[in-house]
Amino acid sequence: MATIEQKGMYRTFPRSGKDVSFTHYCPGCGHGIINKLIAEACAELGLQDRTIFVDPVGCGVFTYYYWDAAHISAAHGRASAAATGACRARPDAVTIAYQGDGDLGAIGFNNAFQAASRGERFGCIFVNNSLYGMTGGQMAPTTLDGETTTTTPFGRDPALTGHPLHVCEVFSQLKAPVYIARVSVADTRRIMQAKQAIRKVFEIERDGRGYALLEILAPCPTNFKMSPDKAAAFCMNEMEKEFPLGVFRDETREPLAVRPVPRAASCRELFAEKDAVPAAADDPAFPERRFKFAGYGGQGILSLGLCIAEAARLERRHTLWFPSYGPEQRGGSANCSVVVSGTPIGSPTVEHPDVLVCMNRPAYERFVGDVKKGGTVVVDETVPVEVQPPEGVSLVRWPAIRMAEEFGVPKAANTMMLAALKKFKLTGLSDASLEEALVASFRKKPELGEKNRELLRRAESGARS
Ligand SMILES: Cc1ncc(C[n+]2csc(CCOP(=O)(O)OP(=O)(O)O)c2C)c(N)n1
Ligand code: SF4
Repeated sequence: MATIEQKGMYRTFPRSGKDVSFTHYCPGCGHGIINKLIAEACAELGLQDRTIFVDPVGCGVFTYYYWDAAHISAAHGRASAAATGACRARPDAVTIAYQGDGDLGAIGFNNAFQAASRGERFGCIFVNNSLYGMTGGQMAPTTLDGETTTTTPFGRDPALTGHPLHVCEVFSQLKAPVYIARVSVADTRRIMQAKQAIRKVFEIERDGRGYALLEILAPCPTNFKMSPDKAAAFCMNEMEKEFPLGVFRDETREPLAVRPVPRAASCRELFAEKDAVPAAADDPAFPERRFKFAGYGGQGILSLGLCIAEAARLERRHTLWFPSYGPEQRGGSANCSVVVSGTPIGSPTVEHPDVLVCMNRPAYERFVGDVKKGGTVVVDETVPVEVQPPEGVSLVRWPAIRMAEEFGVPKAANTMMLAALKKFKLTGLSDASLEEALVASFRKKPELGEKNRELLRRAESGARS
């Protein structure tokens, strides 16, 4: 690909500070051909403004430099998981995951397989060059029996490493996919067929029909240690013996009504339908606040975070709650991050909280150093404070556990902590929302909701600060 004039690709590729008009692929690499076909299909169908590409880690990693559309860069093996999120969040988009055979067939097999099984509405373009190209030519699940790679220098031995994985054939066992096919880019005729199949994947996603998998056999001259023509011949003669080309499933001729597109409920539908709270409203005057809640599992620390997120939702703030569990059900460490904002939130992770709430010593020692200047740490008074918070961070020692015990409800220590957040106005949310959220968290046991509201008020007025 020396000159890139056609639509679908950028005209030049500004990589590593240089504005070049050639890709990073080796001469004769299948990725280069496939990248061009994908760009052409996307542009010819007029889908550039609707397409979200999910890029892999592998030799296809830089497609965001080449294809002129929206991109998400996924971690190695996770393109199908990221594509699931993208197609659910943007049902109107054409979502295309691009994955290598190490990426999809090895580390990422399960998330790709499960996405196919669920019939997620994205197309997966799966480039099978029979080995790990980017990392130097190691064996992949698709390596042929007897094929030499850097990790099978004497040829793949099925007795040690099994036989090649046939991804199309395995995915064909699933009910949900609407299209599964294998093509090749080893010669001109095959390239033309591959182009048609790629167009088909775009059309399926354009029409919202469901999950499509297109495997493309591709030469990797560098790691095959062959000239481009010999690598193409290997792809045609050897790879096709193991991986026959063909269409394994094509349900695209069925009228759409026969196969309704499975539609995932959005978060808003899942959580907001019952009480019909409208979606978040933008309010740039409301500053973003980031919280971290940490303690042992079973101390109600995740519910406390959820309560703040729920209070924010009731006020139509943008909010995210992000739990992190230790391996144990009870007694292990648990923490959650909550972000509340007047504008849409970029990331749910909280590295530097404005407010840190700690119910035990390990949590305090782990997170206290991260609190932002001007922030506040609320820590249960039983926690020995040997490490001081950073300069400019306020410390509130609060008798949450003791009060809960004195009130005869030891499990309500998290409600006692909420009292501290409310009393010292640390959330930016109204008292009414915090109370309503607390009561709502006991929806299944309404008597406990009112009881906790009462405990909250007692703790707030009774505690020494
Ligand atoms: C989690 C993780 N594990 C391993 C790697 C190293 N790694 C990068 S690319 C790659 C394999 C690439 O092979 P493939 O997916 O077949 O794509 P190709 O380069 O052949 O197109 C591996 C193992 C990584 N980046 N991240
Ligand atoms: S190493 Fe192989 S897959 Fe990677 S760019 Fe070169 S030829 Fe293509």
